[in-house]
Amino acid sequence: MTEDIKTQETNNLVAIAEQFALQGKVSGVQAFGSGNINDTFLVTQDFLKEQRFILQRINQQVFRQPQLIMQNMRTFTEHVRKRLQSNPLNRRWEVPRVLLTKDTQDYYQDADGSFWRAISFIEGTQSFDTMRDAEQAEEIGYALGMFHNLISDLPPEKLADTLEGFHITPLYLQYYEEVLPKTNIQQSIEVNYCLQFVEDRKVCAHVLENAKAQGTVPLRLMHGDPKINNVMFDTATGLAVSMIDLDTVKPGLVHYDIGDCLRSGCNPVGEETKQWESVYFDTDICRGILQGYLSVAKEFLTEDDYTYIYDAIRLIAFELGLRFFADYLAGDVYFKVKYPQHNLARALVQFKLTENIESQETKIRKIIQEMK
Ligand code: GN1
Ligand code: MG
Repeated sequence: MTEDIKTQETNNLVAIAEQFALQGKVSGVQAFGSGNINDTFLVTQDFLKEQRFILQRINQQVFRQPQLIMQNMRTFTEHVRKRLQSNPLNRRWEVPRVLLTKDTQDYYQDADGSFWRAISFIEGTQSFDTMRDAEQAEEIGYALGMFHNLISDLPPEKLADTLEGFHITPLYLQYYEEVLPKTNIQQSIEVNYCLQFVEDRKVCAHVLENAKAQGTVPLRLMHGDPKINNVMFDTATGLAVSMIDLDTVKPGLVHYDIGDCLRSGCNPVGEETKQWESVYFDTDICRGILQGYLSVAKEFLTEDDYTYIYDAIRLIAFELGLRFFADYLAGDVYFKVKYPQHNLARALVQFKLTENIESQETKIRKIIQEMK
């Protein structure tokens, strides 16, 4: 990229950020975080107490109706605010706030049709890509439990479906089967491993959808993406204080969240490693996360909910591997990639994780059983 184009892009970003900077003047806009879908920036302002905020361009190839995300965020924030007002917690807990534009809109559409929105930055906090220790694991679990608890009395139909088919594993399988015959990807040891891996697990892809259809597990509201780096920690106390990334808060199963939180939190080498042979599922961290989660979620979980926790951990790891692999075969049309084999590498990590979860099934089921 030439210097001229870079300068122009920065100027454009500053101009967009200024739509949301009601009091301060924007002094900087920097790429922020490691999101795979939206483009995220940290905006700094030159004065005032709320110096920084998050600016995001919503990926409209993925989220076809971004207005629905903002509508859900309004409903969600309002509900949680009221809950916390009538039942204050005895520890710090924050909900990201949507910032309005100069025209009091909750988003800004630029000349190219890009959809921008701004969210408060939770000051004095940080996030992590991999788990530090068992104590942090409990905090991650607590954060997800608190998140579920605070919306457990908000009827699922109050929120719109911002991403149809999200976490419906059989639909990802269907997509995979559609792209497979059309792909021109070269066969390799890794590709063959993935092809075989999916083939061997097709039968178990329906486990949660079947339970949902039979009414064994109820439709509830979920976060949709409670991976480790979507939990913010207070830098001073080390305690979890917020769950961010609310784009996929929508009707679903809490099992998708439990599975997603555990598949990301219990993988000590992280989902972006290139050393996929070293990936494993850490059962001590699993115990920690579940302990923290159940300390808040016990109140609303049913006996049947517990039955499907193991299936959810295994399924969501497999599902994410399938999503990455299908995207690799389709030519990287969904997840952002940094190099040509990136989605293949990510798929291998999740498949290896799934394999390791399967090899520890008895142990994991025992941990869940002991915690009821
Ligand atoms: C995507 O963009 P990001 O990192 O927040 C994806 C999640 C995956 C995650 C894997 C809407 O989330 O489902 O678990 O990547 N989000 C969407 O890192 O597909
Ligand atoms: Mg996300």
